[in-house]
This record gives sequence, structure tokens and C-alpha cells, in this order.
Amino acid sequence: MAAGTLYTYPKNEGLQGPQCCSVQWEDSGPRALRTTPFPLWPNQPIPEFLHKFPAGKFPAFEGDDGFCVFESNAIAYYVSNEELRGGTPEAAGQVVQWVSFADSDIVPPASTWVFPTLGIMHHNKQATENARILCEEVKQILGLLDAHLKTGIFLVGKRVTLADITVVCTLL
Ligand SMILES: N[C@@H](CCC(=O)N[C@@H](CS)C(=O)NCC(=O)O)C(=O)O
Repeated sequence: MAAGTLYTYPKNEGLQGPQCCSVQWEDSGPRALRTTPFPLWPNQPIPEFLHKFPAGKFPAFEGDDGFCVFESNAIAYYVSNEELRGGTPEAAGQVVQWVSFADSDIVPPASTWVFPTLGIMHHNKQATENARILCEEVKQILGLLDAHLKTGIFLVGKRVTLADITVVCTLL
């Protein structure tokens, strides 16, 4: 596994978090996680951060070798192993399929529906009126996943892959 620093919100508390944290991990895995306060939010991202990560968003990963990558799916891919990426070109294609599906079909309705209730996004009248439609959209997606998971324990193949990790995380 790549060793480096993952810049994210402390405990994933969302946009209200007073600061960000850098989580270091090493080859020994998650037990080596260390959290260091990283003052950044609600202030504008510091120039050093923007220089490395021009989108100025979290999460962002900086390897100990200086390699920088942002976007959660790209970071997940980079820190994964071949098994998690799918293992064969066919399985890898299906992993990308589910990761893309999560981004395009799960995140938009689920976040528009749930974020206002978590205080991450402001409530507005239109959003509340849309909640019923969004709820139906999410139910339809869950039905699709349910049907697929009746054919096997994992979304792709017989082992956990980035497809499972990504889809589950978008549903948390
Ligand atoms: N598609 C991106 C989304 C990144 C994103 O929008 N992150 C939010 C926090 S969840 C952020 O950094 N917001 C601060 C900003 O937009 O300035 C990913 O999956 O990494």
C-alpha cells in the first residue's frame, strides 16, 4: 500500500468542521493511522495546498514520495492493490462500471435528499418538494443493487473490490 498523507475532514464531520486533518499511514496498514490537526477550514485553502491540489477539495492524497492525487475514486485506486482493482481486465471494467454508477446515479439523489437533514446543505423549499422524488430514485437504485447482489455476495467476482467499497461508502 502507498504510504503518505490523506487530507480529509476530521471524523468526516462535513463542511462545518473547524479544521482538516492529515492522516498518515504506512505500509503496515490502518493501525499506523495518525491524525494531525491541519488548520484549513473554514478559511480558504492555504496556497501550499492549492499548489499541490488545484481543485482545493478533500479528500486529497500526498505520497511520501511527493506524488499528489485528488478525487476520492482516484485516491482509492492509487492506494489499492490489483485484487481490489478487479484483477482481470473484465473485472476491472466492472469495477469502474460500479464506481461510475455510484458517482453518477447514487451520489446526486442521495446527497440532495440527505445532506440538508445533516446540515451539510441548506434546506430549501424546492429541495423538500423534491425529497419524495429523490427518495423514490434512491429506492429504485437500492432495488437494482439488491437484485444484483442476489446473484453473488460481492458486486464483482468473488472477493471484495473497489466496487463494493465505493458503493457502500456512497450509501453511508
Ligand atoms: N468528487 C470529489 C468531491 C470532492 C468534494 O466536493 N469535497 C468537498 C467535501 S465533501 C470539499 O472539499 N468541499 C470544499 C470546497 O468545495 O471548497 C471526490 O469524490 O473527491
